[in-house]
Order: sequence, then structure tokens, then C-alpha cells
Amino acid sequence: DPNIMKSKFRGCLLGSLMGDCLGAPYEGNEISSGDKIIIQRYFDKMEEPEFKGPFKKYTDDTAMMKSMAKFLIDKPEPDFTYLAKLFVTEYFKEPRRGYGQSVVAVFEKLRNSKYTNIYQPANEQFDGSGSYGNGGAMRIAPVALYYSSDYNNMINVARDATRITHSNIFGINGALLQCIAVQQALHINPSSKINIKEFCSCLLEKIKLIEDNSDDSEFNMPEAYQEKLKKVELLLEKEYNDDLEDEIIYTLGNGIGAYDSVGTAIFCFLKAQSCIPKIETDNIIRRTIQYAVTLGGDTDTIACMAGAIAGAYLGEEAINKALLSHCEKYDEIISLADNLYQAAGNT
Ligand code: 8NA
Ligand code: MG
Ligand code: MG
Ligand code: MG
Repeated sequence: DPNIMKSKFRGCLLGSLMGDCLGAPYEGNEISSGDKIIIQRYFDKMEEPEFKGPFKKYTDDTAMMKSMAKFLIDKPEPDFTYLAKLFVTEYFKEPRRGYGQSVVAVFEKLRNSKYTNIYQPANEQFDGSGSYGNGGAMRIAPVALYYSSDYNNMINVARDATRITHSNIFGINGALLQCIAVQQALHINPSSKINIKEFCSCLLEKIKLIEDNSDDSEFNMPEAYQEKLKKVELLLEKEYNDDLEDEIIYTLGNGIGAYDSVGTAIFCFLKAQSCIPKIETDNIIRRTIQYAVTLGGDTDTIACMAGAIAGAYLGEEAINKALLSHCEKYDEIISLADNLYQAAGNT
């Protein structure tokens, strides 16, 4: 059904925006049980139709996601130099969007070298080991939408788009895992329940192929993301207890590294398919985002990635409009999703 697909494109990019905007105020924080009550009230308040407040600003996650969508919309044949220019132009137009500390050096080198070798600046990061940050994963959703029925191209474009800023194998494979999660969610009927076991086993199978073909001589963790996904599955089966969240953070991570956050985002999405103690809402997309925020750490990015997966599954109808209305430029993101939908060959 084309209407469902169009709604899923919107849902995905809006879920990503909402996670970023609503998570950003808590970025870098450790969340106590008192904070969880405050976060519950913060979401409740923004869902009140009469509540007016200054909008929540988006950060680097959305700034870069917008460039990814524009790159796909403007260029029928992927032009990665064009994408690099979009990232750089966007950064110098609005540098204060909370970019990662090191990625700025890549933007400066790209600009100063006039884009002669768009992969060299990223390759030079961290004495040649490349960034393992989650900056590739946080912005990847448009690629999953655009190439939703062209898996091999999706993977190749996602990889080459990520390598402009992140050349470390953890940064790249983390972006691929997030991309695959969004693409899988896109193909699930929004009116049926998710089969969590099947979702995880499909992810595991695909990331195994990718890891089997990855050169990981530097770290020698050739099954890193496969192991991570197995931990996601185990944690999903655990009964709630007071220490469970600490165990989740310890095992899956809540940091700025892709390895410490992509599995966590997938976990949040799957966990939020049913009720979670102390997260009071019937709305699955809100529950996904609010839960990601309560895990603390890199809240905007983990909520952004989890929100993109949830929105790709459930579509725009499942988004609370009041909550969305507090997010900066949500109407621009709707147009962007529609343009991407058209560019992907739909009308
Ligand atoms: P990045 O490429 O600058 O990486 C982020 C950080 O990860 C770097 O500054 C390093 O500290 C660390 N890092 C990455 N690779 C290596 C390595 N090989 N060796 C040692 N350290 C390394 O930026 P990015 O685009 O990946 O950004 C990721 C995150 O930063 C996003 O969450 C984004 O929102 C932003 N951010 C996060 C926070 C926070 O407190 N969580 C605050 C501001 C900005
Ligand atoms: Mg951010
Ligand atoms: Mg290998
Ligand atoms: Mg972040």
C-alpha cells in the first residue's frame, strides 16, 4: 500500500527528529530515579494540547540527517563529493549544533583541501584509526528509506556515506546495523505486532555477513556487533528488576561510540513494544524515545536512532502531534520525507 509507505517515510524521519530534539536536553547526563520522574512529567507536559513553550532545538544528528536526505533527493546517481559538501556547508552555516568534538577537524580539512580526496580527512582521524563515534549511524535513516527494496545498494551507499567522517570499522558497521534495523522496520506491517525473535535473528544474519567480510585487524573483535545483538536478545528476555537498567547500560552502553549506542537504540525500540515500568504512556513511539532518554548518556543520539526505527515501523499516524509540535522545524522534515519518497520512485 503506497499510502502506508509514505506514512512510514514521514514517521521515520519525524521519529528521528523527535528523539534528537527531546533527548538533547539530557545529553551527557547520568539519570537518577528522581530524574526519571522529571522526564515523565516533561513528556506529559509537552503532550498537553494547551502547553506552549519554546521549541526544542535539533542538534548535529538532524542537521546531518537532512544533508543525507538532500543528497539522495538531488542526485539520482550517488555523488559522495556532493554529500561531503552538504555536510561542510551545513556545519559552517550553523556550527553550534552540538557536533562531536573531533568531526569538526574533518569538515575543516574537507573544505581546505577543496574535496580532492573526500575520504582522506576521515582516514586521518585518531592517528589513522578513524572515528568510532555514532555520527555515521545517527544520520543513516534516509538511506534505509531510499534503498528500501535494494539491499546491496543500501549497504554500499550507507558505507560510503559513513566513511566521509567515520573510517573506523566500529563506526562503519554500527551505521550499517542501524540502517538495516530501519529497513527491516519499514517492511513490517504497522498493524501487526513485531516478532522480536525474528527481527533480531534477521539482523544477526545480515550483520554476520558484513562482519565476516570486514577487515578488523586493528581491534580483532570480528564478531563485535553479533555479540552485541545476542546481548540485546538476552536482556529483552529478563524480568524487570531495580538493577536491570544499570545492567543494560553496562552491557549495551549509552556512549558516543557506535558500539556503545546502536545496539542500545535497537534494544529501546524492541523493549518499548510492550509496557515498561515507570514509563507511563500508551504511545509506542513516545515510549521508545522516553525510554532511551532515561538510559542517559548520549540521549539525543540513542533516542534519535531508536525513534527512526519506531517511526519506520509505525508511520506518521502513530506520532503524538502535540509532542511533535515542540520539535524544531518538524514541518520541514515532513516535506523532506515526502521529497525523499518521490525521489525513491514513488508518486
Ligand atoms: P566524532 O567523530 O567527533 O566522535 C565523537 C568522539 O568519540 C570523539 O570526540 C572522541 O572522543 C571519541 N572517539 C571516536 N573515535 C575515536 C578513536 N578512534 N579513538 C579515540 N576516541 C575516539 O563525532 P560523531 O559525529 O561520531 O559524534 C557522535 C556524538 O557526538 C553524537 O552523540 C553527537 O550528538 C555528539 N555529541 C555528544 C555529546 C554527549 O555528551 N553525548 C555531546 C555533544 C555532542
Ligand atoms: Mg547531537
Ligand atoms: Mg572479519
Ligand atoms: Mg548525541
